[in-house]
Amino acid sequence: MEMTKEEFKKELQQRLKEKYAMDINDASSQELYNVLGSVVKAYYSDAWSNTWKDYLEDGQKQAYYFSIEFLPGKMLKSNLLNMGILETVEAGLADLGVSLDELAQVEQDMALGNGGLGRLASCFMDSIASCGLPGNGNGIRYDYGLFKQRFVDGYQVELPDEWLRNGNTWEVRKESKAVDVLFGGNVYLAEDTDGQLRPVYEGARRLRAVPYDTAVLGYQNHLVNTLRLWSVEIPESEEDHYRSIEDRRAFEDLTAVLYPDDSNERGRQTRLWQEYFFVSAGVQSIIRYYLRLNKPLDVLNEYVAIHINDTHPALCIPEMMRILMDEHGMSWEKAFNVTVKVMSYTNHTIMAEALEKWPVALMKENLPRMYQIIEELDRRFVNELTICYPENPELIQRTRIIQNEQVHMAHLAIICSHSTNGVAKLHSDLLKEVVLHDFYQLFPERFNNKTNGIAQRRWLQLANPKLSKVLDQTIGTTWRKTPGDLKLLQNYVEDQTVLDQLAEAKKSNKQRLASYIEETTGITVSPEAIFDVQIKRLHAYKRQLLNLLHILKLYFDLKDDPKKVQESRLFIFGAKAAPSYTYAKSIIKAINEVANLINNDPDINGRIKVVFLENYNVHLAELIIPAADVSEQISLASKEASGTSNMKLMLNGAITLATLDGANVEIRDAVGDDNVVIFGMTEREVYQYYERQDYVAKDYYDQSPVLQRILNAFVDGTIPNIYFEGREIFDSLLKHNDEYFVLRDFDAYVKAQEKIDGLYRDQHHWQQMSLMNIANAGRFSADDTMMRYAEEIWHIEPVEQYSKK
Ligand code: 26V
Repeated sequence: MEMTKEEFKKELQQRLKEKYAMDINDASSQELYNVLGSVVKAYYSDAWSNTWKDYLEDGQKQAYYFSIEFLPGKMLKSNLLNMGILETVEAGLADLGVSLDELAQVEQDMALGNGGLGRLASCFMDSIASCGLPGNGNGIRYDYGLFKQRFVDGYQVELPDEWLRNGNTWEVRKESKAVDVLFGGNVYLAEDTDGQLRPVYEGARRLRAVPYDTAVLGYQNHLVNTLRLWSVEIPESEEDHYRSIEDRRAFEDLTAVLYPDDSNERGRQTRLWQEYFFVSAGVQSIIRYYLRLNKPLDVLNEYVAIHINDTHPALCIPEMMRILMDEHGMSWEKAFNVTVKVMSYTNHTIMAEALEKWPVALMKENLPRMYQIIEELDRRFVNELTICYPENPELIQRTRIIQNEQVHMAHLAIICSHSTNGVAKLHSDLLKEVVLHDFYQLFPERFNNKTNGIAQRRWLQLANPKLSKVLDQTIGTTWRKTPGDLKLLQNYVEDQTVLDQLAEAKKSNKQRLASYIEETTGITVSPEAIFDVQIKRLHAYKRQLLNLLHILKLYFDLKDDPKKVQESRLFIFGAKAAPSYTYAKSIIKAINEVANLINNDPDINGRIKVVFLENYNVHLAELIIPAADVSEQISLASKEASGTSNMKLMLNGAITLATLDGANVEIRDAVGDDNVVIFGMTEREVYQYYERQDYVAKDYYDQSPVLQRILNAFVDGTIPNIYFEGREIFDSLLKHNDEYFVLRDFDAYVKAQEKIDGLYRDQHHWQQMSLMNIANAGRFSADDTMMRYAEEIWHIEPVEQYSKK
């Protein structure tokens, strides 16, 4: 795709005339953004339709990534970068007196996800396309994305995210590809004219699923895949069938909002509808497309791979069975055989609360045909196990799909797919050894690990142009296509000039963030301070509280001894709490109150500052990560499946301060013990406590005057305005025995923080560590992760004409 600067300028001005009858100088940023979007879209439209045609003609196997969340963030610059015209457009706009960055600001973040799970899906989409792989996304087009977070008196307040208010430049509504999805009613099997048993539906609700397609551009390879998001509509013919306005509203609202809990939505009917809605629409449209290839359905698995991202899309399995049997007359055995070969599943958490289960009654009432099929899947599974393991009825009870009147979605996904993977080595091992051990014994060949990865295009090239430039000058530009080449930077670990340049880039990113902080919070921070960053959803297991306790320790130390030698620190938090998660919200309130206390204490005089940035999202991450010195990855070992911000922060030269959890273990292996600071219990020690049940949090409090002072501050008025929240937090640690071992790990954490302080004082050495982190971040490239999924799970190959090398 070629375009000169002059061609671009002409095109932009022409389109501005056509659309708004305006000159550049008269157009608003929004108008310019809209027109620029249409230039960009026109620019990739041929490649988009060519990619489709090539896939159809080649009849190559394609993967479909089903995810109830996608979190792409802003797309303008990413599309320009991948088309290879970012610099041309930036320069062209500058000629016309327009700043690309200002225009990019106009775009609303596409925030159709809660956190790690959705962002991973989007990094994967970028990498699938960039590796030249035939793969598409399938999800929901929520009218409202993840809520906007505001702080009022330090409390989190949620506001609706009206991301579609000014339209969405990137999507294309595909009315002609709409399909119908049925809900509710009664289903029974009756003999058809051909003597076959077919389901007869009575009183079912018919909804229309309309797809909105978004182009997913590969990195400078002319390939354009599709992210297909479904939106609900009520077909005209059905309008009379609603009992009341409320009844109708419930269906109309099916795709209205993203569920803001990243936890299990047990018993919430709309969530179940959402899951079935996008799954049914997606699978139907895949089969419809497949039939155009004129291939028999029993070799579907040679052309189609469906990936189930966490269990939310697990209904793909019974839905595929339904279509094959009910609509195409396939036998149960054949349909099951094909379905297993098509489906694969990723587990993203071991937190028991988050493992999805649906009440049988709810499933039966809302998705009667799905329930019939699941019941039969369960019955056959039990039968088979009874034959193979007659002496072990407990095993059957533990692994069957339907238990205690609940459908276990993870069991369904594992039993009816050919691959189950975890998202980091440690996590995958825990699945095999503990959480899914029974299944591992039954199907050892299905279990595998695929450590997560990140799209270094967004998280380095776009987010950190300063560092990118230093890299180009030092090691050449091949790292932009092959992140593994970042390794070359290791050759410069003794090169003072390079170290200085890296430090300079970091400083300038810190200044950029400092300005943002000043503008949005009014708090003045010094770019000289250590920027210590914890950015992730607020969850007890991620232990933002541990971070807070340490901040209080530093505060009291400085109050006691104002001359204490200590580097200046800026603690930065970014985190949303699920609206119903009161404990997490109390922690937000407590952090905000501590921030107020410390930031305004003249005794402290700015040596510690605490900033909790509102509305943490992809865009803010792009601003914070390049400016970070310290990456806080302090979850209780075994609880964080992988983490991905840990990878982004290391890629941008932050030093990881971490427990041995999730992918932190692999980060340590990549950089070596000298370039990371590890502390705290190991996952083994955690499990030992569980076995022996001998953790007594209060002992730690009783034995430590330091902890007493810190914890008492929550209930004795030292931290103001947290009468209820302070008590709740205090009790969670002492009365409820500190579920996530915050007190147990406190001392080790303090020591690790002291180590960070000492290391930072030696700036030369710190820069060397930072360099080693950048140099070794290539191994967490999502491109590599996707190639492994492609080879080992999906069995798809890069399309020749689009391969990157
Ligand atoms: C965790 C928890 C914890 C307790 C309360 C309920 C609850 C609910 C959900 C979750 C996590 C849900 C799935 C998820 O988002 N997992 C994240 O997936 C990322 C991508 O694989 C991974 O990097 C994160 O470690 C993992 O938490």
